[in-house]
Amino acid sequence: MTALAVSALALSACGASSDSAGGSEDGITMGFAQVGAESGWRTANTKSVQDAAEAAGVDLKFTDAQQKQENQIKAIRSYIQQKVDVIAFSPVVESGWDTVLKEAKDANIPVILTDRAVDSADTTLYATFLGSDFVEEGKKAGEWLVEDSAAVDGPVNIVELQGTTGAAPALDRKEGFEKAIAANPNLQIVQSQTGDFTRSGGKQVMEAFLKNTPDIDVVYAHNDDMGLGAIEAIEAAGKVPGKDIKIITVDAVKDGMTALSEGKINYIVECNPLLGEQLMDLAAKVVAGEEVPERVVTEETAFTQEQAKEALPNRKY
Ligand code: GZL
Repeated sequence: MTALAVSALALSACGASSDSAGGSEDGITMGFAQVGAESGWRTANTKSVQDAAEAAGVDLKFTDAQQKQENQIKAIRSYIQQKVDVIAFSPVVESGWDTVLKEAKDANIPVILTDRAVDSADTTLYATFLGSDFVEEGKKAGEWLVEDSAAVDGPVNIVELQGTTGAAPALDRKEGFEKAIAANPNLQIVQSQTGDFTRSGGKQVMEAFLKNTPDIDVVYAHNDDMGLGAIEAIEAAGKVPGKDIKIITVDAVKDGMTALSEGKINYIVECNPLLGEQLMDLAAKVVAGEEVPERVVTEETAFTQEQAKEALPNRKY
């Protein structure tokens, strides 16, 4: 199927449009259940949603679930009781959402997934999913390492700092990376453990890796924050990050891009947190009962150390 046909298909794909157009003359009310405040990416994502809601005149009810699924489920149930016009959330993990999403559907409140996906088989439980292609992000990271290691004879030992266990970005970034390096048997993931997308988690796990794993050549961290924690551990162990141990991360937040420009990180795959405007646009359409694509993929790129130096002055987050 040609790209044009695919995009046409995506645009015509039916999303669950609410039976009766909701909202009121003074704008719509959105209930937003955020994952938490675990990383620089999340902070930027929250600001984007809040700023876009204000600009769009959306009455935003916002909760921070502190990375706990039960808190997100409680928040969604409170939004249903408050009879908001639309619910949006970034599922902290992929599984365990069908019951509460069915409650929202029964209450005729449309749900928009933003940032992370759910693994529900019933795609009528949400109107659309707006977010990155995490498998592609992992693939980009792996492809860079394959190219960077092309002249290396012998083993390249990789340790992996995984994101939150069960989270779509953690599962998919792992999948994409592993597929990209699979044809190069000298590239081996010798240790892999979750750092829960936090800087402290990345530091603690990297300290353990450094103690129990000889000859680490590369760190693949599922986000900048864990990569920055790994840098602290590597430096404390008397090694030079970016040289003795190369580091590849995902996100491209300011602190990560700064470390990249300083040579402490070697490559960053961008994951765009600025989803607010697209979210408010989708919400307005969904509440008005208009068709929306089932899937909206965010545009993003990747950065080398040189590209980071050029891009840093203009970065928005
Ligand atoms: C990805 C997002 C991830 C970021 C992390 O879209 O869900 O969660 O990569 C964040 O920094 O904690």
